[in-house]
Amino acid sequence: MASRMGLIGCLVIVVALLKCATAHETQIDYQVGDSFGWAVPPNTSYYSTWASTKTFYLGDSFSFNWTGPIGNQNVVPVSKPYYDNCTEGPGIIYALPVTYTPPSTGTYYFICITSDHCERGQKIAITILPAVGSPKSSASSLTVGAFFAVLSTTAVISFLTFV
Ligand SMILES: *[C@@H]1O[C@H](CO)[C@@H](O)[C@H](O)[C@H]1NC(C)=O
Ligand SMILES: *[C@@H]1O[C@H](CO)[C@@H](O)[C@H](O)[C@H]1NC(C)=O
Ligand SMILES: *[C@@H]1O[C@H](CO)[C@@H](O)[C@H](O)[C@H]1NC(C)=O
Ligand SMILES: [Cu+2]
Repeated sequence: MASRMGLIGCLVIVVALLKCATAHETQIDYQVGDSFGWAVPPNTSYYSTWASTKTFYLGDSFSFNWTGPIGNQNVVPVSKPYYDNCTEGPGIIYALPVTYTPPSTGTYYFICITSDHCERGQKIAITILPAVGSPKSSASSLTVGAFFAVLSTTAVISFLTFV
């Protein structure tokens, strides 16, 4: 009976570990600015506040959408100096709607280059962290593997005890 309880305990731990290992593997498509979307925001801290309330992982994507009446919204990926001074850098100007998937970790900067939109706060910095589960996955698998080994041993012992 005791080993049976042990077996159940082990199973619970293994299930918990598997859940842990897969926790952040879901890739999220964020609508930048939530329901407001991508346009001149109500204040200059709107998008930095939006980004600061979330943690972004590699594999997540960012949809810049705007369905409101004022057109001419665009998205330009820029480097930090251009983001800081709201100047169009060398690079692509994306028309909306567009979904951008950062190809690696680091901080990405986006601005809208229509008139004074960027100065009025239509700019965002997004920091991408490593996907939890990618660099750590081998360690997690090892841990899970070890638990399965313990589990099998326990199962064999329970079986032998039972017999
Ligand atoms: C900016 O606007 C948002 C949305 O209206 C509001 O929730 C937030 O409190 C405002 N922030 C500041 C600093 O005014
Ligand atoms: C903005 O920064 C970029 C990169 O440093 C620079 O080339 C450009 O001249 C700056 N523009 C203004 C208006 O300060
Ligand atoms: C935002 O744009 C993306 C990419 O075009 C689209 O898949 C998504 O449905 C849009 N979301 C909304 C709320 O319009
Ligand atoms: Cu704009």
